[in-house]
Amino acid sequence: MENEEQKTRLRDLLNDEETLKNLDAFVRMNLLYEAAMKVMNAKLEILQREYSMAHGYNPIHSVESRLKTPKSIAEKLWRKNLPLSIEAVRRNLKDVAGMRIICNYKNDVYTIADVLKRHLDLSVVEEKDYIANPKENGYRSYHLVLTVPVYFSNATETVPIEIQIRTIAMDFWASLEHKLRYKKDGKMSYDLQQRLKASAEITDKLDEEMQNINLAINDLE
Ligand code: 0O2
Repeated sequence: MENEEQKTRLRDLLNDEETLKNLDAFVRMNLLYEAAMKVMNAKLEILQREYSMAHGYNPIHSVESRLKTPKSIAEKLWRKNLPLSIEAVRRNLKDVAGMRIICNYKNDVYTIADVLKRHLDLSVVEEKDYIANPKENGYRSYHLVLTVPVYFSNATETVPIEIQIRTIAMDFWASLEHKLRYKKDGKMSYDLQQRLKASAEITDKLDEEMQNINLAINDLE
């Protein structure tokens, strides 16, 4: 019986013009962000190949990318008191497409940020240096929101991507902190907060020392 009801509701939905229009718009929006990430991935691949050839060294350890889930988009719109619409997403959310560039050393983070900022077809919309100015909890990372041009058959769209650039050590720390924050629904004990903050300082010292050792090794060659 329940199945029959569900089937009828689905049939009604699929016959509803408004629902179909919204679904179509959502799929188109996803295509836009996916295309922008492909463009950016291609740029990063070229950069890595070129760096390896020219310097015998690749400053990028790895690249991750993700498209925000519909649930997470809806939650963010709700948090910001915005309507649940494609227009509100396009106008207000800059992190629907997100990429994370993991580097070996801190100076690589700045090298990559500078190189991307020099690409003439990219525009910087937002820039936050949480490495020079860590968050109160110890979070470190370099954030850029860049717009990427995506060429379609009859139009060019400018699409924002949030790019987080950080070292392996910063990424290790952020993953653990993120896991804990979500597990406890944002409520973290004071003890764990303090331990994480202390770990962030240790991580930063490790980053500094590894970079110095690497520079010293390079000087030997
Ligand atoms: P998720 O689940 O990783 O996507 P915004 O909320 O983006 O409009 P905000 O908060 O000023 O504005 O942006 P910010 O500070 O640039 O942070 C954006 C993203 O950076 C977050 O996305 C996280 O991925 C990461 N981030 C920022 N602060 C922290 C932190 O203290 N710890 C960890 N682990 N990650 C952080 P989301 O959407 O909040 O989360």
